[in-house]
Amino acid sequence: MKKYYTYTGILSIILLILCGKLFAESIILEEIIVKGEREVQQKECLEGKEIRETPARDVGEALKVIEGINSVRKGAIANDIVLRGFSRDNINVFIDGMRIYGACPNRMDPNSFHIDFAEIEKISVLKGPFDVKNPGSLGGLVEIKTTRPKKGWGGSINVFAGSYENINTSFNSSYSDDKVDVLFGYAYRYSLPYKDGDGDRITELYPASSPNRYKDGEEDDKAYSINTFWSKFGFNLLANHRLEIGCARQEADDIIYPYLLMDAVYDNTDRLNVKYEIPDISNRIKKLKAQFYCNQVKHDMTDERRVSSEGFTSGYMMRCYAEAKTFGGKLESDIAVHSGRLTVGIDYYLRNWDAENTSPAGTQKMMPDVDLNNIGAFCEYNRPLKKNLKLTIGARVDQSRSKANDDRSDLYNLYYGTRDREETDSYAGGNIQLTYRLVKNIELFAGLGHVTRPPGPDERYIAMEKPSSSPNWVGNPELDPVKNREFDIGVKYNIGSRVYGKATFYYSDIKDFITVCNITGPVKDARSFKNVDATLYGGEVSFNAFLPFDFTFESGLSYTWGRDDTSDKPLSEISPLTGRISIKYDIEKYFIDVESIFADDQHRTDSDLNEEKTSGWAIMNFKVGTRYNKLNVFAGIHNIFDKQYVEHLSYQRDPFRTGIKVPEIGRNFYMNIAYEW
Ligand SMILES: [Cu+2]
Repeated sequence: MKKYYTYTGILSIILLILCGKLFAESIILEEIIVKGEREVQQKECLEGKEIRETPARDVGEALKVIEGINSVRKGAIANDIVLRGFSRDNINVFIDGMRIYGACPNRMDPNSFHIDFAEIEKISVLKGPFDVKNPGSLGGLVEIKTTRPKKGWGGSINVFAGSYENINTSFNSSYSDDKVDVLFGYAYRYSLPYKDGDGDRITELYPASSPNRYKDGEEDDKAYSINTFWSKFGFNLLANHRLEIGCARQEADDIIYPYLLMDAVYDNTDRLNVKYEIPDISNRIKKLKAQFYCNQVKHDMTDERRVSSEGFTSGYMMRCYAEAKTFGGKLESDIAVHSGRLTVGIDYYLRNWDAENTSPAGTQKMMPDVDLNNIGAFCEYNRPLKKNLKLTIGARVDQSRSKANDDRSDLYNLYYGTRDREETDSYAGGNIQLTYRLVKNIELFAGLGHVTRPPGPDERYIAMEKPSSSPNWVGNPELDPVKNREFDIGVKYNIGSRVYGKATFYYSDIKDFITVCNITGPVKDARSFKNVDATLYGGEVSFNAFLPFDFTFESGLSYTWGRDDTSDKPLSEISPLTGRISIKYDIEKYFIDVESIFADDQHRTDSDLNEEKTSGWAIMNFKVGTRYNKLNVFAGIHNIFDKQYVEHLSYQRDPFRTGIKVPEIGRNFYMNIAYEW
């Protein structure tokens, strides 16, 4: 304990000396004002710089500063995004408009895992079913935008070091002129397993008798090691055409997932994204955009780091090798119509998912090479109705076809009496949104949206015969697409340029929501998926103020309530009331930020799935930083009081979950130095 206080003291002294010596410019104050103005516009945006200034290890964790976003933890990294109770395929997560899916049937590698922080310029979050430009944004859309080269030569270098040998270094270099631009980047991340508030490593959570515990020597071996390389090429052709080609490769190795029965041996991703854009073709046609992308993820996981693998000549008792490929394109045009803008477009994607599982019982295709094809068309019209009133209406139609190429229909037949391996769904949706500026600094908005998404390859076709008495996992080929009809209202305010914030509320009526369920079979029971009707409602409130003496106060609260109406019980995996308060002292030379994050207990659980209640918690974080010209240094202590806590989202659906919840990190220290040129 004493050691930590000594560290803290030394750290603060070093930083204060640095601050005193280095600074002259009042950049930080300006930044706050700009940030304040921007947040009034749209709180649901996170700049790359803000992300890199947190000790978060991935996008899922970093996005939690946005009200309404929570994440699912299964290990030290690769947290999965949950938006207002919508998770997995219920939300879209795109990288530069590119759809990407993880390969692991356990979601070890959620879509947001396949990009490094250092690639990111901005993340924007659209809450609710208000995106018609892409299929399936049922609960919302998370758009990750990557950086583009600045004019001339440029670059940056970033070095982050924290407790448990948590290292994150990145480097990028770019050049840009009127004709061409090019960017190269590289990032490396590494960490040992962290300790929770009780001082236990996350590899030491299992009882000594559990075969799922880590082998001797493995508890303190690496928690992950990730190399990411990326590049972007831009060509400004003809008069004002632009061709942009982005590619990236991520090699993630030895990633532990104490929550599950296995760990990832490797997870390799390749991404290619090509865009062609022509602005101002005529007075009427304002923009024409074409996009093509493809990506693939290869994922290998085994139990070789666990005791369960002992005695097997192969080195493992169980293994799962999985591949996900996504390929797609889009054509989109902006057209001036009356005083507004009409956007029309068509899009297509093919998602393929294949996974093979090996256990002492044999080898089986647990994801039977499933293709999901989707083709759709959309239009959105945006125009001011009056000086203070803006209208947006949108609509889209889709047809999607899913097909399991490998035959596991015996299993479907056993539980559902069907051998169907192919399904076609057609659907339509749309929205209407109004924004009204009441007075200069108060803006009201209201929206009504309807979005449908097809059942995922796993939800329809997963096929996993489990040994002994463990229930099988079987997809439900008869599932219907999920439909979300949602109403949102909100207010944004900015009073006297000193107080600003936002309040949003939503009510979501979901038809055929897909939930996990237990079903009985002739030989043994299984876990599967079923359609239920569900209701979700809740909201987010934020209140921020510039206080005297260069202090800034920020706060936010979010809440979601969910019910399975068909069975009249709480929906599983819903976060409790969550909030954040921070006070920042900011002068031209440095900033100090003290923050508290807290969550209420969650007692609304689905006992049929053995979902457990979670206690409330609160933690405190401290950060201090400084900036001199292009050098940016910050350091902090996360979870100062070493609080032991787990977040509620426990991911009930895994075929390979062990029942252990992974606690959040205990007290930890970090420091980051970034230099830009
Ligand atoms: Cu996996």
